[in-house]
Amino acid sequence: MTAGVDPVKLMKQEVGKAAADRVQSGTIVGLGTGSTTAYTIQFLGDRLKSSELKDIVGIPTSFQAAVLAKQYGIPLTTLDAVDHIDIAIDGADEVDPQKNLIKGGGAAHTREKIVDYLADQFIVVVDSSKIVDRLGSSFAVPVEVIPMAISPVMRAIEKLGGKPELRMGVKKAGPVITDQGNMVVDVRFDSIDNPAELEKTLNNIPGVLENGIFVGVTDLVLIGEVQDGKPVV
Ligand code: ABF
Repeated sequence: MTAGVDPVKLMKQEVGKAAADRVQSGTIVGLGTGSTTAYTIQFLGDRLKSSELKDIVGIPTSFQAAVLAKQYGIPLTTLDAVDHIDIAIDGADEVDPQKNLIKGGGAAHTREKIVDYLADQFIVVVDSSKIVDRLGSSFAVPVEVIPMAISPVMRAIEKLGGKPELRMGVKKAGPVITDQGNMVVDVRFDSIDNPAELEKTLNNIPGVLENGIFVGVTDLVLIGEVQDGKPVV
């Protein structure tokens, strides 16, 4: 590996490209959010520019994904204009052995869940640091909450045994605001024994819009690793 080049960045590039190479011409592509999927979007743009790939349209999962897609020349559409998504490619914060995910580190999990669940094929792109034995080991569960309900939702989460923390922006200037105009509460649990159950329970709390637990929806996980100093997938 080239000395001085960040191995995590190389892993993200490698796995982002590997996912982009799986996209076929004439398809509708769910475009994920985060730094790994940013490479997928970039490499899709490169493939379009070289005409190796033709006639794809993207459905962005965030303003960030939409801006990147425009920057790299990927035409965008909306869920009102299509009746399916052929493939969605997205990042994750944690992946367990059953391919369940925690997502939402980028506060985009609500739109991500809509797009990723609709896709005929959902591919997750991660660097090896995201692989865990059990969800919640290293990453809190992001929960998008309607601002007026923040206090009762946090109390309800505490009753569930969670430790909720309002996500603050850069320099703690104020709470992070999602693309929907809501806030995010990050919840630590001692252990998440049943992710499917917890996903439903959290979403049943009045005032919760969506949480970042994704269960039973991932078709393929592409993992970037470094072997003998080289990034591999
Ligand atoms: C997004 O990708 C989020 O759901 C998740 O938090 C993030 C992972 O970010 P990165 O690829 O930058 O590690 O989909």
